[in-house]
Amino acid sequence: MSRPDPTNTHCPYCALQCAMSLAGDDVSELEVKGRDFPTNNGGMCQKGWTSAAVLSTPDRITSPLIKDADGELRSASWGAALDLVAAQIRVTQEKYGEDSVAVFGGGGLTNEKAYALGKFARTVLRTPNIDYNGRFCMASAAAAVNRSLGIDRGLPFPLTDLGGAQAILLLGSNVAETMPPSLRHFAGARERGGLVVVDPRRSATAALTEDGAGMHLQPVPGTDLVVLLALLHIVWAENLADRDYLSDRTSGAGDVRRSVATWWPERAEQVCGIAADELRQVARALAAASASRGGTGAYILTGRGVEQSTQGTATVTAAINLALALGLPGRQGSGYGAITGQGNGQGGREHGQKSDQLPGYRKIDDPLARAHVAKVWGVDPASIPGPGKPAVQLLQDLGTSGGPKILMVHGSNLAVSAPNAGNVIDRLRSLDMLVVCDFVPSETALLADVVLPVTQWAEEEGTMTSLEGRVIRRRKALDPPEGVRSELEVLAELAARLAPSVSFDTDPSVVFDELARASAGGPADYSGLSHERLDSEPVSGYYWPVPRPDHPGTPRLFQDGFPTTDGKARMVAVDHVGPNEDLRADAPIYLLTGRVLSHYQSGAQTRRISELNRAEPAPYVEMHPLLAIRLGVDDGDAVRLTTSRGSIEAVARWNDKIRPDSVFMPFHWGGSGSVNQITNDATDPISGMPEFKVCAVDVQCLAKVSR
Ligand SMILES: Nc1nc2c(c(=O)[nH]1)N[C@H]1C(S)=C(S)[C@@H](COP(=O)(O)OP(=O)(O)OC[C@H]3O[C@@H](n4cnc5c(=O)[nH]c(N)nc54)[C@H](O)[C@@H]3O)O[C@H]1N2
Ligand SMILES: Nc1nc2c(c(=O)[nH]1)N[C@H]1C(S)=C(S)[C@@H](COP(=O)(O)OP(=O)(O)OC[C@H]3O[C@@H](n4cnc5c(=O)[nH]c(N)nc54)[C@H](O)[C@@H]3O)O[C@H]1N2
Ligand code: SF4
Ligand SMILES: [Mo]
Repeated sequence: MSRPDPTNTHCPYCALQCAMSLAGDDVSELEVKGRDFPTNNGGMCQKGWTSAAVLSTPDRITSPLIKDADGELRSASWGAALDLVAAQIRVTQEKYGEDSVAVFGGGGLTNEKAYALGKFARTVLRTPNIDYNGRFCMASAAAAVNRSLGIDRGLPFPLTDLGGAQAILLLGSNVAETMPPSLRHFAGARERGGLVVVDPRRSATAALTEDGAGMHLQPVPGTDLVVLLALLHIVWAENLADRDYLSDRTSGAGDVRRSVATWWPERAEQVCGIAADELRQVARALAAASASRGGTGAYILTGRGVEQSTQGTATVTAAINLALALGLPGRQGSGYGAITGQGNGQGGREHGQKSDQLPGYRKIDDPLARAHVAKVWGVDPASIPGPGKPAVQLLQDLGTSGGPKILMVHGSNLAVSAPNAGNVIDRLRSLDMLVVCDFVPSETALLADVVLPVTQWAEEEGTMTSLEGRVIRRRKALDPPEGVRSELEVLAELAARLAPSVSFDTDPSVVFDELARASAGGPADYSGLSHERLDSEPVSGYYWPVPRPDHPGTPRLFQDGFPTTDGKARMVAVDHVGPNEDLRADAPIYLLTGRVLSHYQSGAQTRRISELNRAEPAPYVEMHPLLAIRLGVDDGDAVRLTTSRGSIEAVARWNDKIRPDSVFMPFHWGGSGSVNQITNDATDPISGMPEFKVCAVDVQCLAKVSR
């Protein structure tokens, strides 16, 4: 089949899903161009520009690999590899039961693959044990938004709406490095002096508040909840709340008001370190921007900095409470949103690879949902397993007595990206069989017993759902290398061997049609969409829900009410407990983690691109000169970082933009500089989100830089 040249598609990495075109059919000479689209307006970041290089990376895996008796991964035929996986699954399930096989998915998978993976776990393996890396990413925001607003679509409004805002409160997000082309949508708030960034570092995003563009609040790490409780206190104390909105559109305001009564700003200042007057200034600016007070609108947005916490759900809940008190959600030009991270982080949490979900964002313990989905799958509803364990608990159980003995990994590099990764690596090694689908030998693939090589973004058709809930087309621009198969084919082949009565299609547009039927009537309803309809739309895709083929999609949610039992948003009182780990004599410094512009996630893809590798070749740790001098560490010295999980090494980088009580490390590398070897795997009791962002660390100088 001849394909259009150039091919219009989207970047393989983050949830902004910048539109791009790919010209040419020789993989080593593909020309990547930014394409006009409402979110990126033709712009891309350096990861997008260089993304085609991973297609032809010299160490691309192009044949299945099986570990031999000496522990070496050796090439094998597809037939041998799939037969081995199927046989081992059969033997293990006969011996230990169906839940002895577990599946770990990813928010980078297309909607079609995420759907097929969830269906495979429930119908072929019949195991409850499936979860995915979105648990590390969007789980706290999802839990809070579902509870308070009744539905979880990261941004319940188009990204371009931000442009008209008078004020934006951005908590724990560094969009200047994590989604650079999105900055244009923050320009309006900056011009109006209304961008407020909350981050313990003066990140590239926090620096955008300089020169009168807004304010940067630099709290004690892990105390954002206190900042929000104080802002809520001020809103009520100074009579800034939108009373009509509260009585018409919310329930629970009285409880929340009472719960923040003791968080007067001077008390909050003692905990979070932000001056009481600054807190007042922020509350007043947000209120003045709200439509009820004649402003042009205000937004409150959260990112991983506040969500990846053992009190992540509570913190997002407080952010939503503040938005509700100011009357923002559901009003045009205002709102609350969580900034989704992975390419298909949104769609990935809608189609059933999360332990408690069925397609269409349905709940797996809802009898009606089970009946509907069972019918689409052609199985007995009673055969669909119940909810499984969330990711961190699932990983901790691997290989233990009673825990899973086989793990299949699809789209995650757990050995680098999971919290307390040293323990995760031990758990992976203790399995009877680890199966990894990937296209590069990631740190996790290198631990596998069987590696199955799969297609990459530009070699496959599919759909992705962006951070705004916009369903867009990923298009095939060239054929995959010989020896590589799509994930849909891998799952279909295994299903044919293990449960031939369940049908698994390999054509993405047919899988999409089935997904659309399975989602019909659910919160994330895609039933009005098909590849054909998406292809006939020249530019922009459709925002879900799209419940009928003639439905135009839903760019803005909540305009006429909230999808809760009484149509009102629920305000839920929450309180501050603090991070799971306190500073102590042998770990007196906060360790913060996050991202840099040039690398993506575990780095499995971006560390293979020379231009990006040159930009940031090795693990480093940012520390304030005041802290560094106290510890006797020069810029460039090697330091050892120790937490109760273990020790790692990295190069110190002096930086006066971080608080002197904290150090910051990106998590993009494996091995001895992998910060997740020492992060805390304590989890939020509601969302299961691990405490990635803040733990207690000791820092010591290892070797002086030679000058
Ligand atoms: N370059 C790049 N871009 C990416 C990705 C990538 O790996 N690289 N990944 C994508 C994905 S999956 C995601 S989830 C997003 C994440 O996007 P962001 O949430 O923007 O990224 P992070 O760097 O993880 O965290 C943001 C900020 O949280 C701050 N932080 C740390 N502790 C605290 C705290 O206690 N309170 C507050 N308020 N802030 C704190 C850090 O200093 C950091 O600047 O990025 C997406 N885009
Ligand atoms: N300390 C710390 N740790 C963190 C975070 C943090 O802020 N701090 N952030 C967390 C967050 S938000 C996230 S999202 C996770 C992400 O971390 P990971 O889950 O490790 O995500 P990636 O590095 O994107 O890994 C994706 C892997 O799948 C492969 N892959 C890509 N596309 C496909 C596909 O279609 N099919 C298959 N089978 N494989 C594919 C890639 O080659 C790569 O090896 O990290 C989390 N870890
Ligand atoms: S911002 Fe995200 S989607 Fe856009 S080019 Fe960069 S990585 Fe790709
Ligand atoms: Mo993420």
